[in-house]
Amino acid sequence: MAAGSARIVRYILLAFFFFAVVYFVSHSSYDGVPLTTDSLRAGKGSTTSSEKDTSSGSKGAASKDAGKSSSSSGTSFGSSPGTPSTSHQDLAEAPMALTPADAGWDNLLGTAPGPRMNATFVTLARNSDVWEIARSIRQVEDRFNRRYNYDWVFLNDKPFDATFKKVTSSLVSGKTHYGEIPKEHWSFPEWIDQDKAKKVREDMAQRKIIYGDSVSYRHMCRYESGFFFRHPIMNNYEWYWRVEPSVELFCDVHYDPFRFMAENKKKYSFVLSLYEYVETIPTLWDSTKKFMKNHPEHIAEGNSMGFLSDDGGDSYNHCHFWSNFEVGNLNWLRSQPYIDYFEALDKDGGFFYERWGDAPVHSIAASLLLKKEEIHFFNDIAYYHVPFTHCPTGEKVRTDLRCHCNPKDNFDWKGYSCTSRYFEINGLEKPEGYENQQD
Ligand SMILES: Nc1nc2c(ncn2[C@@H]2O[C@H](COP(=O)(O)OP(=O)(O)OP(=O)(O)O)[C@@H](O)[C@H]2O)c(=O)[nH]1
Ligand SMILES: *[C@@H]1O[C@H](CO)[C@@H](O)[C@H](O)[C@H]1NC(C)=O
Ligand SMILES: [Mg+2]
Repeated sequence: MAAGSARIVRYILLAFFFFAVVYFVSHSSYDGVPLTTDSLRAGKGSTTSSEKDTSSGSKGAASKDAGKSSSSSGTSFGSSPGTPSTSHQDLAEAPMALTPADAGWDNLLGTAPGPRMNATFVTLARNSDVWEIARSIRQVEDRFNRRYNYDWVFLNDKPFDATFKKVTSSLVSGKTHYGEIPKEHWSFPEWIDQDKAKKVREDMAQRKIIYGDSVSYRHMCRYESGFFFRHPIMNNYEWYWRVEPSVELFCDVHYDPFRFMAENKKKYSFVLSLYEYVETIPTLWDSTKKFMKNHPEHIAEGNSMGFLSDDGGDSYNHCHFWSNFEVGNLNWLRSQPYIDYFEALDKDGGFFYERWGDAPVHSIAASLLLKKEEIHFFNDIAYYHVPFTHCPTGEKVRTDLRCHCNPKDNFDWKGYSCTSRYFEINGLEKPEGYENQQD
C-alpha cells in the first residue's frame, strides 16, 4: 500500500518533471528568436525630426513583456520576459526595491516589473559624437535601461546622418527619436550686439578661458538652458535623464530613478556639484538678483539659497550642480517661473557677452524656484564625466551595486565639491566613510 502510493507519487513527479522540461525547452527556443527581433524592432524608432509617434512604443512593449523572469532564463538576453504570470495590475502596484533588504532587489534579469514613467533619455549631440555617445548608451543600457526600455531622444542643430541613427538605434532598448533644432533656438537673438559678442570671444581666447572663443558652445549652453525641454519631441514627456557623450556609469541601477523622482516629489537631481569658473559668469548673479526683485512671486519658500550664497543672497559662491548628468521634471522647466527666469537671463545677453553655462543656470533656478526637498542627490548612481567621478560613499553600497569605480576617485567630499554644502543645508547626514575621502 505504502509502496504503491510511493510509486504513484514517483510517476506523478516524473510526469511533472517531463512536462516542465518540455515546457522549458519549447518556451526558450520559442522566445529566443522573436525576442531578439523584438528588441531590435524596439530600437528602430522614428527617424524624422517632426515625428511625434509615441504610440505602441517601448512603454507598451515593456509592460506587455514585464514579469518576473525565472532563473532558468538566465542565458537569454536582458529582454527575456520569463513567465508572464503576473497581471498588468500587479505590476503597476509592484513596490520598488530600493535596498538589498527589499523583495525583488536581486532580480536583474528580464524586464523590470512595475509601471513606467512618462520619461525619456535625452542627448544633444553632433554626428561626429556618434562613437562617444555609443559608449555612454551602452553603459546606461547595461546598468539600467535594458530592463526598463525607456525611449531616447537625440537632438542636433543639424540633421542626424544615417550612421548616427543606425548605431544609436541599435544600442537603445527603447524607442529612439531624432529631432532637429529649430534655427530660432540655435542663433543669436536680435537684441545681441554682434560686435560686442565678438570682442568678448577674442578677449576670452587670449585669456585662454575654456571654450571662451566658441560660438557653438554658447549656442549649446543657451539651448540646454532654455529650449531642449520644449522641443516638440520633448513635449511628449514629463521626465528626462540627460546623457552626454563619453560618460560612464559604474554601478547597477536597481530601481527606476524616474519613478523614485515621481514618488518622492522630486523635480531636479544631481550626482556631482562644484564651483563654477568665475570668468564665465561675472554678472550672472546680478541678473539673478534683478530677476528675484522683479519676480518675488517665483521664489520658493524653503528654497536652497544656502547652497548658492554664504551671505543670504548678496553674493554667489559659484556652487552649481553639474548638469551633464540630470534626471529632472520637464514640466517644471516648462513652467512660468523657469521660463521667466530664462527669458530674463537671455535678455541680459550673458550667454553671448560672457559664457554662461547651463549648469549654473539650471542650478540657480532649481535652488531658488524649488523647495529644497525637491532637489535630490543620487548617491547610488555612480558617474563619470571628464574630469570628475561620483563613486558612492560606503563600501556596502558599492559591493551591493557591483560598482567598478575606485572609491578614491570620489569627488563628493573633496574641497572643490559643493556636495557637503547641499548636505548641510538639507540637514542630511553624510554617508558613512566620507571622512576618509576628503582629499
Ligand atoms: N548638436 C550639437 N551638439 C553639441 C554642440 N556642442 C556641444 N554639443 C553637445 O552638447 C553637450 C555638451 O557639450 P560638451 O562638448 O560635452 O561640453 P562640456 O561637457 O562642457 O565639455 P567636455 O569636457 O568637452 O565634455 C554634449 O552632449 C555635446 O555632444 C554642437 O555644436 N552641436
Ligand atoms: C506625457 O507628458 C506630456 C507632458 O506633460 C503629456 O503631454 C503627455 O500626454 C503625457 N503622456 C502620457 C502617456 O501620459
Ligand atoms: Mg560633455
